[in-house]
Amino acid sequence: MSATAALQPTLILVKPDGLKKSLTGNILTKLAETRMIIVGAKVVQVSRELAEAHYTHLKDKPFFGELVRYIQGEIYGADYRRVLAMVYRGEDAIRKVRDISGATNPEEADSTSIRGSYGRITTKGVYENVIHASSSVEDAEREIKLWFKPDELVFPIYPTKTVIREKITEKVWA
Ligand code: IDP
Ligand code: MG
Repeated sequence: MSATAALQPTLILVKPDGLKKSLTGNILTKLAETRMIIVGAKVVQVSRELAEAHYTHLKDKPFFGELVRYIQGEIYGADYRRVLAMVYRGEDAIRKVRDISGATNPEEADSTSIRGSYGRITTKGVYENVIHASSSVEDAEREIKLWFKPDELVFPIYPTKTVIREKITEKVWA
């Protein structure tokens, strides 16, 4: 296997609580220390459809409704109804970012991890844990394809195809 084939992409989201608590710089610094390469980034106002698709594996959980409201930033006010979505790529990237993030439950997360340092459990019982990080190669592929179009990454990390679409309406600068 070539060295390039071992490079893993992973999706990272700074969740609305991370933005509200001004943790973006801190998170980017920790990511830079892992020597991974950023291949895409954007600020997203998360639709209900995107939130539900992202967390589809949890749709039967009692906290699903609150989780969807959380990732949409509904509980933080209009200025924080957004997330910072990023794709990083590097050797063993998925494990490295999960390690920096810490355990899902912020009360069980290592106290030096992002979730252990800055997360909390809301009064409605959702783990408000600052950051999302893909947890497997399969999840990373599904999530990156859900959040990013090929052209939004500096190079296509998965195979692409070209389609011709007609009658697409698109907003352009006036
Ligand atoms: P992960 O984010 O560590 O991969 P998942 O099981 O994929 O964990 O859950 C997605 C998100 O749903 C978590 O980050 C957390 O915000 C929330 N969550 C997961 N499990 C629970 C739970 O048992 N109670 C409350 N919130 C949870
Ligand atoms: Mg997960």
